[in-house]
Amino acid sequence: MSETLSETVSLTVENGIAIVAIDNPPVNALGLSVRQGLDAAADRIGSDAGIKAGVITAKGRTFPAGADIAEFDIGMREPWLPGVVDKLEALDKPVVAAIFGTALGGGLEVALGCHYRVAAASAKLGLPEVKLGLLPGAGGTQRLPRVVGAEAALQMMVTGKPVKAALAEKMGLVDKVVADDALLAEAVALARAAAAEGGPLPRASQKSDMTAKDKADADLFDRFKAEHGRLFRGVIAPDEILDCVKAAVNLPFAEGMAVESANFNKLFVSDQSKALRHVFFAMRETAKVPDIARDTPLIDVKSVGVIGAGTMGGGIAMNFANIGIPVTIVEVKQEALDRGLGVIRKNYEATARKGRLSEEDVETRMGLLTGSLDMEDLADVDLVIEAVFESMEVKEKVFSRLETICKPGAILASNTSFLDIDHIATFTSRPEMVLGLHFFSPANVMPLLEVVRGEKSSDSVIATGMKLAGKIGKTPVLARVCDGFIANRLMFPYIVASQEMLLGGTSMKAVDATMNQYGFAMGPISMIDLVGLDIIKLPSRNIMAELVAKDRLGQKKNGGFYDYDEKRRGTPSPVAQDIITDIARERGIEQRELSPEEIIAGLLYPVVNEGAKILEEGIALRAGDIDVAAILGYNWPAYQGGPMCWADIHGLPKIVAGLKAMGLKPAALLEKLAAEGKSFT
Ligand code: 3H9
Repeated sequence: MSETLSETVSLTVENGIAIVAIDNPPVNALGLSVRQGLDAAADRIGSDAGIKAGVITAKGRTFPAGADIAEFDIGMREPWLPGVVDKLEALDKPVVAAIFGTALGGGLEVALGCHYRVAAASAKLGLPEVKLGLLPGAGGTQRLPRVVGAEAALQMMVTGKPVKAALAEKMGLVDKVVADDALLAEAVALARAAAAEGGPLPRASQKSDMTAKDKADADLFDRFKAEHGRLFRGVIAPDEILDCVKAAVNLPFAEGMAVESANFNKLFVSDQSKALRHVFFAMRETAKVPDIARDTPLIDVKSVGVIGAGTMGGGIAMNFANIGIPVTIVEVKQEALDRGLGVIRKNYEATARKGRLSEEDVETRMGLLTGSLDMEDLADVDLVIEAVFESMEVKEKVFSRLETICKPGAILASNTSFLDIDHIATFTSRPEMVLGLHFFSPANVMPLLEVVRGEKSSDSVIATGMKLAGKIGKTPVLARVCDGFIANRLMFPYIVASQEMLLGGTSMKAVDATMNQYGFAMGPISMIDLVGLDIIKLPSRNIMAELVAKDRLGQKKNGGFYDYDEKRRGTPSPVAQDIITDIARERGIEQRELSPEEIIAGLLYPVVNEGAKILEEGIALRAGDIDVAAILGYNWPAYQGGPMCWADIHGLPKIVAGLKAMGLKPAALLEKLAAEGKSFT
């Protein structure tokens, strides 16, 4: 008979073994009722003489995947997880964790509190708290190093990457790996055997062999940090984790727990953790379109046509070949087609050389790509994506041909990055089948896909686009039609502001270094050099146009703002500096080197303002979508939360005042939220 211990936890006693089952879909997160249930289970197992041992398991798809992150922002209540884990571990009857799915964060910490761990072969185990700007706060930083050693524990906690069951067994993290369908039976058998055997129970908190070894390794922590420097850059959680593991190695368990608790609390209230938690939910929310019913019929996409075999078209085609969907790539000239297919092959072969693809996979994927010089070959495909030259005349030619060629029901997509999808849709008699699928370059790598919803795009077409994004490993963000859609429109003011800043007397190096410090992999000036100066068009006389006139296109040709050596290290170019000085003199701009705070304000306030306009015009559904677009499309540092979340943390009134001081008009929405003390996110 099954007893209910809480809303989400039940207990069944079978021949003296208590099976504790957590049932809190979708991922069995350790919310209040689960903690209450586990706490009650520990009491029951401890006090009932008829129970000889316990097994902790879960219903549904996974062992708990962590604390309930949604609860973090609404306030947590007792019992706290660390106490529940301690209580389970302190029992003098064996408790076994039956692990399947993804045992993450608090879930793995519960398992570490159990005396034995049995894992299904397909299970993954990890402590990913660092990705939320946190550290394991239910004893994980203290128990894991005692079980697997400090270095392996740091590896898991600082990268946040889970390990597969087989590796977990090798590391000593689980006692036994079993076939998926035998998990519960094996866990019960182990519990029964351990109870029959009697004797002292293995408790992670009391283990000392690993810590003794680690204590003797004097430079373990410095070495780890030196080898993983990149993981510590800009973020605060990894150092706090290191501090906790040092405590695990050097201090008694209880004192180590006090360090863990203090460091967890510090991170919990940090801006970085707030930002990363926002990003966690925002990333999952973008796929939801409130006015499209969940059961909207999807269009089955079994074959794809791509028009244009350039860098964009080739990259787009790879996404579909990667998931086994055949693609017909159409070009105008044989030479261009051969070149395009050649580049794709080279890309796949480079991946194979890195060991991430087999030779056989390369051939399979190439085998799914068919080149053609005839658009008629697209007659039967389910989806066409056009990636040709960005001119309305060219798009008109393509779409009016597609109109006559494609079968009814085929989706007609444009990869345009700024042209009007509604206008493009008028070139066909089926505007409901037209949408934008805006990939970011390189299209086979960048994780963002803007799905552009035209005035007449049908719900099915949009729902299919959103779903398809997930299938090809991209995060979809829905955009309405406007110049630049979300990500490019958002970042245009950033480019403009960077140019004004140079003209105002701030050096290229200072601009780039400040944004690098903020968390971008490269600052705006280096980014322009990488993208190519000829790609970005600014109105009126400007530095970029003059560099282009001197055939300085950026990294791809003769350098741009910077000159580059053979290792691609840039030094500010005197040619660029002369142009800057000249334009500044002509416009009579007063010269002053800005401070890092002024650089950040000068570059980012206009971005926030544009984001507010994108939101108030209904181009983006939510502020979080804008953040995701910036993070995935422009490498905005996730720990800053994206522009809108950053603005909320930074303070909207300060931004409104700053924009006014710069002579810019704040968006109405921004002014309203600031005045009402509200936020974007
Ligand atoms: C922690 O444990 C702290 C402790 O050390 C200390 C405490 C004192 N909470 O990703 P999916 C939702 S910190 C709440 O689309 P998948 C998610 O929002 C935690 N909700 O599925 C989504 O909701 P919706 C450490 C959560 O199959 C739905 O579940 N743990 C949580 O692609 C499905 O998620 C982590 O950081 C949660 N913990 O991937 C693990 N997790 O359907 C975070 C998920 O309404 N989670 N949801 O949009 C993951 O990595 C993935 O969700 C997982 C499943 C791999 C589990």
